[in-house]
Amino acid sequence: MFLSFFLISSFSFSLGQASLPLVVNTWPFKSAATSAWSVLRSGGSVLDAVEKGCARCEVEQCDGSVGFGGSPDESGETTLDALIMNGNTMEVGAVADLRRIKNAIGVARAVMERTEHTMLVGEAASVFAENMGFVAEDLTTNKSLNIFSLWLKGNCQPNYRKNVSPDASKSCGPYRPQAVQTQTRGPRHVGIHSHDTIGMIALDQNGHIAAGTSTNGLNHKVPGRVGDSPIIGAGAYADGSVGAAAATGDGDIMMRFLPSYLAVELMRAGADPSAACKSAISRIKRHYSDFFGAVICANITGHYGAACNKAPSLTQFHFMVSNPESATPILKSVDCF
Ligand code: SD4
Repeated sequence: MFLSFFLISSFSFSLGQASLPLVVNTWPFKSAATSAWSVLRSGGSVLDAVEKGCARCEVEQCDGSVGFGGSPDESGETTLDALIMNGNTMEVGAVADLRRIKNAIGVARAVMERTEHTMLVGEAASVFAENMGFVAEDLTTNKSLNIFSLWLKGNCQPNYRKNVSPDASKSCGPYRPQAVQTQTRGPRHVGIHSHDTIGMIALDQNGHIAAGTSTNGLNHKVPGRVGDSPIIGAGAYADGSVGAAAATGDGDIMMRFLPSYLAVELMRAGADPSAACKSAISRIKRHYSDFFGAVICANITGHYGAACNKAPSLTQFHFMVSNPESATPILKSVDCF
């Protein structure tokens, strides 16, 4: 029964009757969906819906992969990446490597609405946020400290270093470049347990569309590392004449292919959302057959879809859909290919 529900829903979501407004978000983050949906249902804007939905995950530390207290970097610090895009004005606010501020999507929106810039990063982004009234606080928790100290005890394994000496597989550094490069591709340590970004698309009946993301990145990342989530066209993209897309997964790989931009462009060329998402995944798969990742897509008529790459840690991808067809957000799933 349970299985057939998912089979039916995964088959029908891009073919069924479209209805608006619509919110689609990555992973089974139900309270984020509920927050965004209640904004839209009460007549709020798509930007407010995306901001409130993603912020809910930041507060709830969805899967430990969004917000404070997750994914400590090599120095034990949690840093955040976020993006928000208005698909009608093409305005974007993004923040990367944000420190000490919990509400990354709020800071991204402040970048969009309180500056002429598009992205702020690192320490200066945190100072900007503090000046805009965001509270500065330690993002470390007992849980993130525990993840960090276990990692230290395990000789800092796994890590994202390659071609360094002493041998990165046996030590915590300090790392220096190796004279001879032996590896062209480092081993990837990302999977369903190391990251789950929230990516969200919101669309109303008046043709307004927005997309956004928020994440704390990857466990044990090299300090300063920025993932795909705050990168426009990688983490998310929206265009009021077409639709929007958002991505989740191994950002270091995925950002090389701008999957959200590609999916929107494919929808512009006539692809339905499921096919557009699938093609965006296929493009990456050609080079990295076992990468971990998924893309959600929606067009301005309210049709939506999703696709994921079949990997050892991901055979089916779950996402949330909120539209007038149901009183509450619905969990959908798609089989990875
Ligand atoms: C990143 N894409 O920083 C993010 C992490 C994540 O699902 O998605 N996860 O690489």
